Amino acid sequence: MRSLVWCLSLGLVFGSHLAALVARAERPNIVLLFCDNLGYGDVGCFGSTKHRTPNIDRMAKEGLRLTSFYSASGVCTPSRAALMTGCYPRRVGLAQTNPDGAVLRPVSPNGLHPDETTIAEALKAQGYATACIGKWHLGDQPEFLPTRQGFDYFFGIPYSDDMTPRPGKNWPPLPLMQNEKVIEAPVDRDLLTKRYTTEAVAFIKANRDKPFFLYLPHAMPGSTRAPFASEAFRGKSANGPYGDSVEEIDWSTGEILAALKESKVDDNTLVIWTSDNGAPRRNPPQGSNLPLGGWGYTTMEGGMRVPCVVRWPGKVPAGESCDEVCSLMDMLPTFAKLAGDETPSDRKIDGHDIWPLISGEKDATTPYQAFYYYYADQLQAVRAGNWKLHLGLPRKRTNLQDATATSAAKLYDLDSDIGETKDIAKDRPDVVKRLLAFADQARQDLGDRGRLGEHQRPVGRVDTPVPQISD
Ligand SMILES: [Ca+2]
Repeated sequence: MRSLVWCLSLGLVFGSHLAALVARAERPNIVLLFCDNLGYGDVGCFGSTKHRTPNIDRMAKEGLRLTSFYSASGVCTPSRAALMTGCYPRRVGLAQTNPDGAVLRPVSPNGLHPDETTIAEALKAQGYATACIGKWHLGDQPEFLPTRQGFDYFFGIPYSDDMTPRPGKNWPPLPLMQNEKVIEAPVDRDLLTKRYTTEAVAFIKANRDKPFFLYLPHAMPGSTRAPFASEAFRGKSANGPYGDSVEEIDWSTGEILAALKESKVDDNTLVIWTSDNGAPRRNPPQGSNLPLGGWGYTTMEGGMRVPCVVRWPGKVPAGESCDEVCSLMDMLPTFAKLAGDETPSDRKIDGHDIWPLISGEKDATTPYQAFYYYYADQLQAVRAGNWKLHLGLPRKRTNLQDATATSAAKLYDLDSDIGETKDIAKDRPDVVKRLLAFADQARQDLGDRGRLGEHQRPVGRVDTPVPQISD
């Protein structure tokens, strides 16, 4: 009798082990390669003729291009807050902060609230090994570092690479951190892409036997006027330091894809390559958002629509593209689903599971009835279907060459006018009215400049921020 019970329980234990193993085998590794300020038209597979990006182009041939993929902001910190939480930046208190402004500055009292559930936390709860290798920019105080937001490992810089000391600002030298320690300051920015790549490849190799999540937010091309690249790439592109940094990112992408193959996890890894916002305006121009209109740091398409390539051999269609509206906010719900979890249900999340779109499900359509374009704390535009309405508002920040700088509402048909050049608000008052109603819903829910929304959550905050310096 005892042996029968023993056999039965052994069978149960073995059975559940087996089930766990099978479930684990089906769960993909997830690699998210995330550029900084790289424009829609900056890589070959999205139309660049200036930059040589054979690895990203090959990734597009083997995978899917998302051509209406949006950041939830035109600038770094809110964009990353949206990525990590699946929420519009205003929902999680990071659309604009005091005293920082549109992005977090060094030694800020603010950061992503510890109570928010990040992608890393959602995946870690499912047994994933997690690493953030690159630029964080969601708070530089210990309470806000990646290691406190679900990442087992952090190697990189806590905020933007352009925030080195400048007159009147007593900022510490840009620190390179490993977990919660500064290991170098100031960091050699020429070497960042190379060092991130080495770290990323090591992480993949060390974790090949578990499900893993690798988040690699590049520092490049970044926000300095002369982006950085290592010696092998410096002076080699046809587009100055900007092009050099893009071509080094392409090399890095190739190294990471090769590491997945060498580690024999290529077929079980979802890789997403994208950018946090469009290329900012420079004179002379550096990055390109073509054929979109406008520049980074704005709510024009060029500011918020970013190139995106998705690859998972056998699961994501090869050599195709999808023009349905989707966004960085969809990463959390989609990854959680793939890992066998649910999107957090105890709070409002704006993103959606877009697996039907990226797996090429027949007739899959955008989950967004309306998509909202905020600049910092201000709602500036709304998209529904092919229509985009720029709200007629006095704007805090305008892009001088944009058609949207004036205060009258303007309507564009993105299907026929992707560059937002021909205002047809007068011809379609019915559409204007419908999109204004969506804008009102957003204001009520998420708020607008000078108005709180009903469903906003607080930013994380410490009383006395301290600089991150070496011991
Ligand atoms: Ca950025």
